[in-house]
Amino acid sequence: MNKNFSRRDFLKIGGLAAIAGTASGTILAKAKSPEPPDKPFDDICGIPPAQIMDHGDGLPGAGDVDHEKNGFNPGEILYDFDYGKVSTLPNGQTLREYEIIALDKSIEIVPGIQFPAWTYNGRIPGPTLRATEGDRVRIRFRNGSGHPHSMHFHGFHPGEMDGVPGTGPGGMVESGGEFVYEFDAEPFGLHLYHCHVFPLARHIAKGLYGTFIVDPKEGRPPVDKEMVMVMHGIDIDFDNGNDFYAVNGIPFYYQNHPIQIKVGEKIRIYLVNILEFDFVNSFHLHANFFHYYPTGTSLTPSEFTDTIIQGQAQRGILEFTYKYPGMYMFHAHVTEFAELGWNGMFEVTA
Ligand SMILES: [Cu+2]
Repeated sequence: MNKNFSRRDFLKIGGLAAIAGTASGTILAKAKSPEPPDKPFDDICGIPPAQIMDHGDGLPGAGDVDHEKNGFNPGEILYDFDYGKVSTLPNGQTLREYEIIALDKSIEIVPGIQFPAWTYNGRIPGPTLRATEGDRVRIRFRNGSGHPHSMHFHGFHPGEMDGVPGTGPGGMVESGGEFVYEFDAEPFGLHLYHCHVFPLARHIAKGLYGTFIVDPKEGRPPVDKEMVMVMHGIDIDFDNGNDFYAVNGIPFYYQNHPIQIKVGEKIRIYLVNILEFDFVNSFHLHANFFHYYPTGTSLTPSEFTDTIIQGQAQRGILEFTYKYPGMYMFHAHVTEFAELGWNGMFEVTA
């Protein structure tokens, strides 16, 4: 949370939006729509900006960014699992090969506001890499960014594959360089990867992170739909405080595009928190409870609840089914995060 987020910052964001150009600051336009407020923002004391934006169209953050120009869409990232190029090694082990490139890229995060991101494969979050316990994974990482980067995986691997400066050539890959990270996928569970070049907070906050799923050898029980959700923040003015919060890259996306599920469908969500600058994030599901598997390292859930808290790099698997049709919110149960973008809907139909 940016502790100083205030009307001043709202105006600053407005300023950035204006700089970003276009019919811009759709946010500002939004704030004024359908009728201009009868007072300038400076006179609306004590009301958080998101609530000011709320006036007029019921929900904050309405309006879409240009997903085509961004080159990715959170609606697709939700279901996009990269199993790699699969082959068999002479010893019989399954080999999965992945291609990752770091790219500097401008991303429209809310209408009219561009964020100069650092990305894996041009998207935030990076690809969801998926393997089975015991597979060999080989990740060819190329650095097409103007800055040095790395890939640091959570899980078991030799030190020189850890992607941390000082551990060998994979610790910091210079602009234009490349490195192949290779190790066995273990332990089974829900993991993540991120750049580990310093200053670390900046390299993460700029967008260099993704999910790494290691399925147990025997698999998990079948479900009807699996989704991946990466919770993160966006610090658009680089003051080490988040200005927006999101799941899978774009604030408010699943509020504007409710996730479609059916009554009785078994849903499994791979939930990862990589939020920088704030100590905790959370996930709350409305009108329902979920079974929770912290880090996904056990097949027995530890909790049956409707709200969980995750610190940075904590993650867990959620499983649930809706009994009744309807529209159901899911969001950070930190109200400020929800109002600044970490807010979505499930649309459950019969
Ligand atoms: Cu980096």
